[in-house]
Amino acid sequence: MNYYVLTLFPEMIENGMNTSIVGRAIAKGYLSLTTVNIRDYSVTGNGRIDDYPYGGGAGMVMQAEPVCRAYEDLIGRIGKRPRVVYLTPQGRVFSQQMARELAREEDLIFLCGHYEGVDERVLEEIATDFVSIGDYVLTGGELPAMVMMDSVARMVPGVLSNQESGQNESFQDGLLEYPQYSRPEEWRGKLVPQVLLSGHHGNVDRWRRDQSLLRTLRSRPELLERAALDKKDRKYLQSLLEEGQETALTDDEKSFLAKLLAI
Ligand code: 6GU
Repeated sequence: MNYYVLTLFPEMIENGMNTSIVGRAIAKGYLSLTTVNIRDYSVTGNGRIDDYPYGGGAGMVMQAEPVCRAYEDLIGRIGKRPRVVYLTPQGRVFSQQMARELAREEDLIFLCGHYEGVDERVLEEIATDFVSIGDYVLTGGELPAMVMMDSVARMVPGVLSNQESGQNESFQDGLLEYPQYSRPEEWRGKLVPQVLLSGHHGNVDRWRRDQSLLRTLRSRPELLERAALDKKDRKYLQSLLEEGQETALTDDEKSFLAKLLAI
């Protein structure tokens, strides 16, 4: 997977990406990263790439021409026209499914805006995908681009070791991940759940599945509506509605669950 990033802050992208698992994958050649500084394509001679918005209003707008020149120079060098992801809170919300889909591409270009955004005309010309990472506002597209590149990278063969490979992780089967424990067996008076020490793999798997169901119910109940629940899952969820449960549910959780199980 080859990543290309059009940005005013290439050092931010490089510092972030050349670290940890993604950094290792770049060093080993499973991923490549090329940044392009849009400021190098200023057309005014003084390095300016922004100007006032037509129609007035706060902030500045990144001009079409420097962005377009940065893009054209890049595609000239790589000799193809990959998808161009423009990071914007007005885009489709990023998801694991989008990450899986983008991981099938050989090359991806990310265009990071700043200030109040980028002149619409160049977006019409070059952007193929408009993506947001959630409903909050950030100062620029660099962090969202890095979020997307990190998540896509995990699905590129070779990037994760077998140990790190994400078979059992959150969202794989539409549920949140179960809790994890490591040594020591007792930490500040808190014990590791007994079942995990039992060596009984069937019981461990069932406990983990139940914990995933419970966590999903508590933090992201809407995910349960889409998850594939089997008979044992439903039986566990049903048991949560019974009296004297140690995992006492709130009234909201109970009524959500009752409705879910009635379907
Ligand atoms: Cl993609 N960009 C910016 N500036 N803010 C955001 C975002 C993107 N996604 C959520 N907030």
